[in-house]
Parts: sequence; structure tokens; C-alpha cells
Amino acid sequence: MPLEIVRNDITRMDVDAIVNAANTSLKMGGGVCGAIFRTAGIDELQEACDKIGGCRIGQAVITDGFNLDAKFIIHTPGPIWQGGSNQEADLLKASYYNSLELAKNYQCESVAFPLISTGIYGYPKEEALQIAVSTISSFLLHHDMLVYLVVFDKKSFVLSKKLFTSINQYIDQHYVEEAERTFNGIRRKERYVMEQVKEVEIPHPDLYAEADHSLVNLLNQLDESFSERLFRLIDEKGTTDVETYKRANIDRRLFSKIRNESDYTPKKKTAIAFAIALKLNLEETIELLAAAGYTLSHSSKFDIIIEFFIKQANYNIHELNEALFVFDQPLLGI
Ligand code: AR6
Repeated sequence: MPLEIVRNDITRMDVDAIVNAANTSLKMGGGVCGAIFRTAGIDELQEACDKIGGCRIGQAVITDGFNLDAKFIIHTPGPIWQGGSNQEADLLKASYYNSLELAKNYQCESVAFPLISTGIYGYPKEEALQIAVSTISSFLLHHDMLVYLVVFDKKSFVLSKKLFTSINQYIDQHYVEEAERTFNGIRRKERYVMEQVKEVEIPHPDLYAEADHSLVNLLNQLDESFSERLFRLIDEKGTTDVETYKRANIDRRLFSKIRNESDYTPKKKTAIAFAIALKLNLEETIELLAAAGYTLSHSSKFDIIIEFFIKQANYNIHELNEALFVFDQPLLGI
């Protein structure tokens, strides 16, 4: 799990680096800073900080962890809350971001943050937590690191738990989208080449009537893609994305791939699962399948079972899957 919110004393965290909510002169202070200095060893840590000399708000510097379990301490002075119109949000974001970058540069695999600025510096906890979580989760979309957000008091912990669920979903979703984007980028190129070959070899006869037979013109005649058609149907049926992928028995992450790639080509069983979820009639089902390059045929047991259910207007995907299972056919959805 890349971002975990825990309730703990940060000095007890067994991680590669802990982050100190520091001041710009890097002197021992109160709050989490005082606790870190006391556990690490006041003299050694102060000496190391004095060698660095200081740090600007939103920037980050690193020292040894001395007597802490953590190998390193990353010191970042967060902004002092002044009502919100003095770039506090940007500076707080910078504190998290620059600390993470520094941790990455020191090959840290795990880092623990306190809720920077939310004590002596007076930043409202709820807003600070949102900034912390969104900055960390955005960073984790592109980097592998285990990040703990260590909250000390009960109030922010309760809030964190609520946010925690949605943030995990955010990271999950952006991370997959990222991976798929690269994959589809490659596939898009392959498909483009295939389309050129296909279109050059067997152009649509109607298109011969056109004055200009150029490849670009031919490609402009493409119908709407599977994904475009699917999301148009979702709108037309007045349903929601969540209802659709749940009724289709489709994994949320796969659904988000399709949502983000207008030229995504699903497996046939996925395309059919959507037809079932959207309660499409036979004609509409065939149209949706065609957009992904498939059809229903009577030479296939699988297709006939699907056709049977659709004609019965039985759109219960689990019943349909039971039937497919009995007939040794692939099941719908994921
Ligand atoms: N473990 C985890 N979190 C803690 C701990 C701990 N041991 N102790 C406090 N917190 P603060 P700031 C939480 O005041 O607002 C210092 O003097 C605390 O509940 O430590 O950024 C520095 O030297 C709060 O939510 O940091 C600076 O001068 C959060 O840590 C100034 O305070 C941050 O509170 C920085 O103020």
C-alpha cells in the first residue's frame, strides 16, 4: 500500500526517513520537531542542522537519523498559517513535494510525514490533510515508495480514515491509467499501421465514388469507437458509470481504462457484459459488438446462450454466467 495513514508517534516509525516539521533556522523547537530532536539526540542533530545553516519555507534538507530507527531526517519548514491568502497552500504542497523528491534522491523506500504546519504553525487540519494526501498520492502515481502520514491526535485521525479510502482509490485508478496509457500508446501505433494496411487493401466500395481516395480521407470515415458508443449508451440509458460496471461485473480499473482510452478494444466477453448491463436489445447488442469488431453467430454455443438471454430480456449477469458455466463457456465480466 503506497499511502498509509497511521496514528502514531513519528519518532517510533521504522522507515528509511522521517520528516520533521522544522523552522527555517533549523533549530530545535516544540511539537514534532522537539520530539524528533530528543529521540535522535539533541546535540548531534543540532550540529548537523547548524552545518546546513537554514532552509526556506517549502524547501527540504536532509540529515542523518542518529539515534532514530529511521536512517534519515528530512527537515522542511511548512508555512505559518496567516488566513490562507499568503500562498500557504502552495508552500505546504511544496514542503511535501520537495521532501518526497529528496527522499527519492536518497533512495528511500519508506517515508513518514507528520501533518506539517498543523500544530504551532496553525494550518487548519482538514485542509492540510487534503493537501498532504493529494500531493503524496500524485507523487506516488509516478514513484514507488511507501509513504506514511502519521497523525497524532484523534480528530484528524477520524477524518483521515474517511479520506483514506477515497485516496487509495485515487492512487489505484491514476496508477492503472498511467500504465494503460503507455500500453495503449504502443497499441494505438500498431493498430494505426494495421488500419493503413486494411484500408489500403480493401477500401470501402462507396468510398471509391469520392473524388479523393487518400488514406486520410478513408480514415476520416471511421465510425464511433466502442468506447464512444458505450459512453453514449450509458448517457442515453440514463444510468451511471458505477451502476454500469457493477451490473456488467467489470472491475472498476478495467472500466476506467475504457473510460480513458477512446480507442480501447475490449474482449468480446467484456463488450457483451456491457450490453447486458445496459439491457440492450439484440439489435443494439450487435451494434455495440460491431464497434469492437465482434458479432454474434449461431456457430458458437457462447453466442447462442447470450442471444437466448437477451431475447428473454433476462439481464441478470450472474444467472447468465451460471448458464455459461454449465455449458463450459467463458464467463462475462472480469
Ligand atoms: N508524532 C507525530 N505527530 C506529531 C508529534 C509526534 N511525536 N508531535 C506533534 N505532532 P508541529 P508545525 C503533530 O507544531 O505546525 C516547531 O517548534 C501535531 O499534532 O510540530 O509545522 C518547529 O521547530 C501536529 O498535527 O509543527 C517549528 O518552529 C503536527 O505534528 C514549528 O514548531 C505538526 O505540529 C512548526 O510548526
